[in-house]
Amino acid sequence: MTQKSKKSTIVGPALPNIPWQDKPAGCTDVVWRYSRNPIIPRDAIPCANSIFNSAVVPFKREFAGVFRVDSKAGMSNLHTGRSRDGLTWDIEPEPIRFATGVKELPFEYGYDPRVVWLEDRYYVTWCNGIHWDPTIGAAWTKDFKTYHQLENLLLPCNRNGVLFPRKIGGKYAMLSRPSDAGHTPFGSIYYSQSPDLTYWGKHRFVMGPRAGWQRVKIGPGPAPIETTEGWLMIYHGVWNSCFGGKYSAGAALLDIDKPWNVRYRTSQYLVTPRESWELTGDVPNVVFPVATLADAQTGRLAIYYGAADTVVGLAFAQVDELIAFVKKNSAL
Ligand code: BMA
Repeated sequence: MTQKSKKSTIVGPALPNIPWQDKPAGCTDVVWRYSRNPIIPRDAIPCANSIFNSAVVPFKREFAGVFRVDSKAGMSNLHTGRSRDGLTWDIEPEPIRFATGVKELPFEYGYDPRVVWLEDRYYVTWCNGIHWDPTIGAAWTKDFKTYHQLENLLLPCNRNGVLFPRKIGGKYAMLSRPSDAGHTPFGSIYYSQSPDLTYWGKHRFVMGPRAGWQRVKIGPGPAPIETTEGWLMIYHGVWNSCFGGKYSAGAALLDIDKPWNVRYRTSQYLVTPRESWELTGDVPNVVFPVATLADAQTGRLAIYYGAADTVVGLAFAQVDELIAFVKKNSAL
């Protein structure tokens, strides 16, 4: 059922079983954390060194997802996960083996997956290694068992490829973050369009770094959420100190028909590393949002994020409150 809810500004289906916890009394933040974080520990499966930056979606009245698992061999892999409630997850012990007949299309490593329901199937995008230079890999699945790998969506180097959940102006649409092959010291968000999910062009600049918590680089996070106020884009921004980067989450509202036009962009972060498991881990001080669940009926949002490149955390927001916050604190 797709509907425009009277109670909220989300354009999309109701999700009555969305994981949820009310905002704690006295909390003044627009986004608040789940009280039993982290929801996925680093050692949930035997091969895992860490499990973080992972994407979840509603699936057959329950939930499924693609999880970033860095192995004890130090390799980044993608694993399927399933959950009845979006809180407790069973993660497959073996990595996804993508079905592809194209020998030129290797899977060397994969990380930071996003998953989106688009038309009639789930699409997975991720940071894909080609001869060790990163770009945007893609695959589709209908059952979270067989994954059909597609051609990579862009040339290297690029990280953080995120598909929109529907065509815009008759074209498939994607946000991405061109990068270098290392710990990229720059980064802006771009919009690309495609007639067929293979050939991408008409690239548009969306937005770049800004003073403060997002001053070094930014990148798209979860698939944008359609609202009556425009596309709600949650993203990450990086600030550098003498001890390295600090990754926080922010939000912007993009024009619904021309999403490269930014209408509002919060000057304050929504979530920044604060809890011990966000401050300490393989890479300290990282909050990296990758997925949201949204309930159009109530306006509830559940935001999944990687913490300290080690575990998965969950936070909540009310979409109307979040949109009002972004507008009120906007600096373009
Ligand atoms: C980025 C990506 C993310 C990671 C972050 C912090 O460049 O590699 O996977 O979470 O750095 O280390």
